[in-house]
Amino acid sequence: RSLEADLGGALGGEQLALEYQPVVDLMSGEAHRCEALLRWNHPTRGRLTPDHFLTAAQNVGLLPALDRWVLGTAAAQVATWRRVDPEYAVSVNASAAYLASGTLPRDMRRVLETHGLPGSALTVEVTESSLIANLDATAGLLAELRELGVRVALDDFGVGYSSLTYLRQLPVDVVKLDRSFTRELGTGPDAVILVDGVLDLAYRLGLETVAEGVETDEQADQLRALGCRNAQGFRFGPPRPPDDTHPPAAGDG
Ligand code: G
Ligand code: G
Ligand code: MN
Ligand code: NA
Repeated sequence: RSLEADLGGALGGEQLALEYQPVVDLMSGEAHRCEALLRWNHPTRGRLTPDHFLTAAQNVGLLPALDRWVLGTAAAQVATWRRVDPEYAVSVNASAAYLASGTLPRDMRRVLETHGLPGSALTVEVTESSLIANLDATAGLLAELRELGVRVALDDFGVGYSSLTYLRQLPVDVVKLDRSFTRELGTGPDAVILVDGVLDLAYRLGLETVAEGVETDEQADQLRALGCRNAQGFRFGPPRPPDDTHPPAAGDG
């Protein structure tokens, strides 16, 4: 059987799950938010990460349905965690197909209402390429989300198009610096200059920054010194299944 054939069953059954990875404030060391990451516990192939099935989902038109499931599930989870930490927020990833379906603002209004959440409890992560592919339609859609108080993050920032020129026009609140930048930080002064420039630009445009793929203390220290406010990565904790009594916290390494 193909993954495509099994996806319908996954959406109907209990095979989908979310893991959550903390996003840490590099100044305070605290984690008041996290990113939801989809996993598929496949009946015969075992646990699959999105890289293994997003293309299959796209092929059979189920990508919007998967992202919608993630949104509803993450919203229920963050409602639970906000009883422990009232400021807690969760990011969900939205594929280009989900953006193109046009239902995201409506879905968002519904889940916020269902769980009694303010928009600030959720962030939607989009990639630059999916935004730019259809800028007129997506810009309006993201503006609707922002009217609800939902924040919009640009994922994998820096590896896409002519990023810097577009950044000013895009309706985003947060820039997630792709982990290739973090990885290269240790390789010499040029990498540092590049990251410093991107962080400075984000700051001037009033955008929040999150560095991805932070694995070492050295990287965290360097990013903090360059003015990056938040970080995500194995240094602070891997994606983990939810614990209903505690939001994911920063590990002390
Ligand atoms: O942990 P990781 O292997 O989960 O993530 C792999 C990739 O899959 C990342 O680029 C991430 O943005 C993407 N991804 C994770 N969860 C989701 C999801 O719920 N929807 C979409 N569209 N992409 C996701
Ligand atoms: O949405 P996004 O493309 O950022 O998805 C996050 C992906 O990065 C997930 O696959 C997650 O498991 C992975 N990841 C999270 N932290 C780290 C890290 O510190 N190092 C590396 N190499 N991958 C990470
Ligand atoms: Mn992401
Ligand atoms: Na990313």
